[in-house]
Amino acid sequence: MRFKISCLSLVLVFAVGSITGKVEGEIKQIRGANPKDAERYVADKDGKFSCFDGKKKIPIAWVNDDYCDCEDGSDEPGTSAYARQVNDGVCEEECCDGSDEWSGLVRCENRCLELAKRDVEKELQKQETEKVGGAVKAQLVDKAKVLIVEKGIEVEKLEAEKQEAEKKFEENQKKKEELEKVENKIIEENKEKGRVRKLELSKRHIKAAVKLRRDSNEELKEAKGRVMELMKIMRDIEQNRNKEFNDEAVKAAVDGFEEFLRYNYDSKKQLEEYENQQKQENKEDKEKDKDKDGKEEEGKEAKKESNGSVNEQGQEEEEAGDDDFEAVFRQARNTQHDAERTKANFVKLTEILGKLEAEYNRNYHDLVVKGGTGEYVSLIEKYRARDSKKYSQKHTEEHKKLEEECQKADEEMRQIDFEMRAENVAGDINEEDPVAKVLKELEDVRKEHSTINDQVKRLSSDIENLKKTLKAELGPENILIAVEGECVTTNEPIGEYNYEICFLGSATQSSTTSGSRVHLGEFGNISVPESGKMVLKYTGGTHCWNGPERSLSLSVECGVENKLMSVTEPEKCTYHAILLSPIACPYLPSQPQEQQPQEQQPQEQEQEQEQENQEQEYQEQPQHTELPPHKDEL
Ligand code: MAN
Repeated sequence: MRFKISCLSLVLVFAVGSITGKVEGEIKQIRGANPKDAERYVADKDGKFSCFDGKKKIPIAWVNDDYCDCEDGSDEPGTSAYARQVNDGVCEEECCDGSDEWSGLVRCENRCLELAKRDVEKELQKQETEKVGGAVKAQLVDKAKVLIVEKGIEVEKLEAEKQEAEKKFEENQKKKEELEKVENKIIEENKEKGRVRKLELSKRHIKAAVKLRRDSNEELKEAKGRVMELMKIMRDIEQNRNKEFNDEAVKAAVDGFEEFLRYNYDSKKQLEEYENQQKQENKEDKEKDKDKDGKEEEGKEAKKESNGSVNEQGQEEEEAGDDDFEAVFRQARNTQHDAERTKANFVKLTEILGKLEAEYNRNYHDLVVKGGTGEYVSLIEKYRARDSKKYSQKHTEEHKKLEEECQKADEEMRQIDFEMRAENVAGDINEEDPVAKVLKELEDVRKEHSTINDQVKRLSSDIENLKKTLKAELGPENILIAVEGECVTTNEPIGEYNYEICFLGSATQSSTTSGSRVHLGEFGNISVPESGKMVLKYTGGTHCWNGPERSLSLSVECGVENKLMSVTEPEKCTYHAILLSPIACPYLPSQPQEQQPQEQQPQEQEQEQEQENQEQEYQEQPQHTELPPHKDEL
C-alpha cells in the first residue's frame, strides 16, 4: 500500500540539485537526488526504479511523486514525503538548500555548495589515504609473497636438519648406553673397594669408638643421677615445706623449680617415673613386712641395687661388641649431646638451690628447707671430690685423643662415601688409566647427548611455529604474514586499561592500577566480507568470571600506518577494537604514479574534473526555496 507523509523535503547532504532520470527514453529531472546516485534513478527495462535498499521496485514515475514507496526513502529525494523537522526555526543540515524552512520563520542559507565541498574534500582525503596506504599495502603484498616462499623453503631445510640431528641422536644414544654399562661396572668395583677400605678403617678404630661411647654413657648416667638427686631435694621442699612461713627465697626457689619442670619435659618424666616406682615399692614392702623380718629385706635391697648396675653395664658391653664404627660413633655422639643437655639442667638446678641455700630465712626453722639445702651442700661437695678424682688431667687428655681419633676416622669414611658416588668415581682415577679414558669419553658423549637433544627440540619448535604461520588464515594476498609479530598498542590508557594487539599473535589487556595482564585471545581468523571491513578475530582468552572466555574482534580500516583508534567492551569480556592500517587499503598491484611522478595521473585529473562539475551544478541551484515543490511540478 502506498502512503503519504505530509511535510517538507529534507534533502540528503548530497541532494544538491536536480539530476536527470530516464523514463522510457525520456530524460527526467530527479530533484533533490545526489549526483553520484544518478545512475540509480534510471528505469530498468520494465520502466521500474529499484529502492536503494533493494527491497522493492516501483514505476520510475513514482519517484518524487510525494508518496512514500520505499522504506529507505530513496524514491522521494526531492519531496516532502519523508521530511520531519520542517518550519521549526532550525536549518537542518540534511536540507542544505534551506527548503525545510519555507514558512519564513527563519531564512536558511543555501549551504549546499559549502557542504558538497566539504564532502568532496573528505572524499579526496579518503582517496589520498587509499593511494598512500595502497602503496604500502602493495609493498606488504610483495613481502608476503616472498615470505610465503621463504618460509616454505625454511621448513624443508629445518626438517632435513632435524632428520640429521635425530640420526646423530640415535648413534649417540647407543654409544652412551654401551659406555654406561662399562661405567656401572667401574662404579660397582669402586664401591667394593670403598667398602673394603671402610671395613679396614672400622676395624682399626672400633675400640676407640666403643670407649668413647662408654665414656659418654657414663657421663650421661652421672649427669642424670645428679639432676635426679637435686630434683628430689627440690620436690621435697616444694611439697613438704611449711607453707605458712612467708619466705620469699623459698617461694622463688619453688617457682623456679616448677618452671624448670615445665620446660624440661625429660627431667619431669624421669622424676615422675621415680616417684611412681617409689610408691609401688612402698606398697610391696608393706605387704612383705607382714610375713618377713626387716633384716632379710635389707639384704635384698642391696642385691637389687647391685643387679641394676650390673645389668646396665652388661647391656653396654653387648653393644660394644658391634664392629660397625660408624654406628657406634654415631651413638657416642648422640649420647654426648644428651649428656651436655643434662649437665646444663644440673647447672640450672644448682642455681635454684644455691640461691635458696644462701637466702632462705633461718629464723623460720623450717626443717624441710634446712634439711634439703644441707643435703644440697654436702652433695655438691661430694660431686666436686668425685670430679677432681675422675676428670684428672690424664683422663681428660685420653678422652680428647679418643675423640680426635674417632673424628678423623669418621672424616675418612665420609671421603670414601663421596668417592663411591657415581659422579665422583672419575676424580679418583689416574688419567692414564684405561678406566679414566672410558669415563672421560662417557662425559663427552653425555655432553653431546644433551646438545643434540636441545637441537632436536629447538628444530621441532621452529618447524612447528613456521607451519602454524603457514597454516593460519592470512587474509587476501596472505597479507598478514607480512606483518606477523608486529603489535599495535593504545597510546593512552582507555579507562583503567592499556591494550596490545599483535598480528597473528595475541591480544592483551593490562591494568594501569594493578599492573596485571589479562589474555584477551589468540588470533583465530580473518574475514573480509565484500562490502564490509576487514575483521580479525582473537579468541580463547582468559575466562571471565561469571561470563564467557574473553575475545576480541579487530575491525581494520585503510590507513597510511598502523594506528589503534579505539577499544570498547560492548558486552562483558567481549572486546571490539578499531585499527587503521595499510593492510586494509585497496590493493593497487601496479603503482604507475611511482613510475611517472612528474605527470598528473588520469585518476587525479578525473577527480578534479568531477569536483569542478559539481561546484558548477551547485551554483546553478536556487539559493532559497520559498515553498515545498508540488507533486505536479516534478
Ligand atoms: C577485568 C577486565 C574487564 C572485565 C572484567 C570482568 O576487570 O578484564 O575488562 O570486564 O575483568 O570481570
